[in-house]
Amino acid sequence: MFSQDLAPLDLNGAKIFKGLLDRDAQLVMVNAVRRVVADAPLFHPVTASGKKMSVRMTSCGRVGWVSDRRGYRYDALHPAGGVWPDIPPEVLDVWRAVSGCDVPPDCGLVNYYGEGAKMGLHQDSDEGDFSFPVVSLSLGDDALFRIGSTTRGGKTQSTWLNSGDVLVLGGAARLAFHGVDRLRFGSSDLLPHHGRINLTLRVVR
Ligand SMILES: O=C(O)CCC(=O)C(=O)O
Ligand SMILES: [Mn+2]
Repeated sequence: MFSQDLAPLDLNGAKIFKGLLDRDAQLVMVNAVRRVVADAPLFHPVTASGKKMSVRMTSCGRVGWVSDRRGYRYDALHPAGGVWPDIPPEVLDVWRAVSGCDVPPDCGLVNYYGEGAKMGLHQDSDEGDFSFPVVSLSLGDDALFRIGSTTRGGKTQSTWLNSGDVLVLGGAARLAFHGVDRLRFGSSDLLPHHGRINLTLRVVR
């Protein structure tokens, strides 16, 4: 399933497995995400202050990440009610290939970026144990990804994440600030209506 040997690039301590998923593997992942979305529809999260995030989201796994007027948190239920679907086994194969971790993720967060969507600099810090890495898959349009240090306002570096790239935030980079500044909308034909899917796997506990 994986198109090359596992030699990642380093970006501020994050590991980027460029092109790890070949076209067929990307299509397998898109189909897995479609099954998740069929069970747990994408929704538009709002922040506690009432601001709509530009990405649409859903999750698979034991818990999902949600944000609404009550704030953000992991929740066992979809905002519309009902438990989240399981993390698809083909997605767990990617985790096993790159995480270096025996413990499986218990949240797979799906972000869908349409035209103009972005994600501000943030830390992934709602989990109970930061010794577990975060693994993130990019599918569809190119995204300009920015990563800094573990303190806000520090120096950052940027790179384009392309469809099939897999990023790992672990070790000293586990709590690095990161975000997506913009997409090159329409740069990939993987998704029929373009845009980008990001699938982020985390051990929440
Ligand atoms: O879309 C990405 O590449 C990053 C997503 C992300 O950082 C998150 O969902 O926490
Ligand atoms: Mn994040």
